[in-house]
Amino acid sequence: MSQRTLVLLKPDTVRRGLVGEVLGRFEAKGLRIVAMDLRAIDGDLADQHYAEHVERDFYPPLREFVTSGPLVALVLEGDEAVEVVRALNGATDGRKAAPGTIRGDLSLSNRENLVHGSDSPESADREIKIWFPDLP
Ligand code: RTP
Ligand code: MG
Repeated sequence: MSQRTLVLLKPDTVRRGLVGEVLGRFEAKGLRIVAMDLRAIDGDLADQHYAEHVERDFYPPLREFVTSGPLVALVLEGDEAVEVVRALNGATDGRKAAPGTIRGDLSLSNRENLVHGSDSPESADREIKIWFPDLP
């Protein structure tokens, strides 16, 4: 079933010049870009996006990281897009993520792990409204 999912190419992806590499993997898989924006975000947007994590110990440095420079927000669409993107991203910790995944190939960090992908269709709906409120 065709789905939409919210993807972030986090500030480390932009800083390291890996936007083309990472975006290319999603495109090569067959996912379609339906919205895309390079932007710097403030702490309020970070708090909204990571609402489920704001009380966690790891959140303050995560908030610092995602607001540390521009990131690319995008909406991808395709069959089972939520699960497909999560599989392409790999496990959260780049040191443990399987080779072949974006994090497994390109990240050595549990925080600076290059990408975000919505974890369910319900999260995708919520996150797409936060990042792209005008998207039809
Ligand atoms: P994401 O939301 O970014 O797609 O990553 P995820 O689902 O794989 O991981 P999640 O549990 O939602 O965590 C969100 C982001 O928080 C940072 N994190 N740090 N223990 C830690 O230091 C820790 N745990 C998570 C990561 O940047 C993770 O992507
Ligand atoms: Mg998550």
